[in-house]
Amino acid sequence: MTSSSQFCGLIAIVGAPNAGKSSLINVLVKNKVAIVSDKPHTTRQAVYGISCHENLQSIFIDTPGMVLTPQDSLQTYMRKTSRQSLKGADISVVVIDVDRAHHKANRLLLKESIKQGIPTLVALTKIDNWKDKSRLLPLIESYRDLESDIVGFFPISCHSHQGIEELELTIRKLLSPNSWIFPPNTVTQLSFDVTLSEITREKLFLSLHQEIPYKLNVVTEKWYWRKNKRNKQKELWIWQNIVVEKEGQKKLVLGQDGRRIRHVGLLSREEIQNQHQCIAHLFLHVTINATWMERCYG
Ligand SMILES: Nc1nc2c(ncn2[C@@H]2O[C@H](COP(=O)(O)OP(=O)(O)OP(=O)(O)O)[C@@H](O)[C@H]2O)c(=O)[nH]1
Ligand SMILES: [Mg+2]
Repeated sequence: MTSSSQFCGLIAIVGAPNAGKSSLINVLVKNKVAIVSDKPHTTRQAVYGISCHENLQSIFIDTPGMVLTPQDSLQTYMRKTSRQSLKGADISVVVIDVDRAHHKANRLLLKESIKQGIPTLVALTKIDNWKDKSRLLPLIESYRDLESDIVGFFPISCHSHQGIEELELTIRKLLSPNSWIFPPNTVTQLSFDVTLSEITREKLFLSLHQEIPYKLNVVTEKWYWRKNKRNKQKELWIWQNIVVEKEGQKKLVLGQDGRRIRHVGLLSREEIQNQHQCIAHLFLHVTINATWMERCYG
């Protein structure tokens, strides 16, 4: 295929924390590239989800939820990342959770995107939570002052996949003639070790509460493939370090008699095995480093 017949674009997926951005990118690229949890601030960095269709390449950028008032260096980094992703994009999709349509971040992001002069779409997500769909009209009307600058409002659900195809088709029509940035079959820009760390971080987010998930980091220290001598199958061996700031946090991550970390390890290993269709061996350990956040994000 000649580069002149190719279409390509960067599509920033932005929105308030917990709006459903990562769920949307996973549905759009038909692959799990971004981790999802019921807690806000799950996504910490820009994650690309790449989808190729005929001569079109859509590069979706999952972004951290917009932090209005950052509380630490990680949140400051997250805020900067969402802003920069939007600035570098050709198209934006502002994801609005219909139950939190009046979150301040929604208008802020809509205005930033419009100011930039890029096609701006609104995905009104989690509509499966609303039995009475007539409630959508007043919600759309509440954005009437910005309506003329918005390509369209797309009621969607990432759980039932309602409205996804329409959103996808509209985005494809907005792509410009451009050479593809990534080779075909690339799904994300994240390195393999970061992808593995993210899976374990997701399981920690799902099983820990209050502030603990925000105070930890997961680092894949070492990984390799090794052939099993008996059955000749390749197996994946992984060592990960869960870094926390304090002794009390370490205790919570380990859980009583190490039960929590064993459970997290089991869930993470299961997902890695499913994703890579192989046997995986996962070794987790927890270390304390009071300044990891400053070192990584300061
Ligand atoms: N009912 C319903 N829940 C959804 C839908 N999409 C996402 N969720 C849920 O909303 C929660 C947050 O989803 P995420 O995709 O992690 O949201 P996010 O915007 O990426 O969140 P941050 O990265 O923390 O900013 C999870 O519990 C999802 O299962 C949807 O279409 N319907
Ligand atoms: Mg996310």
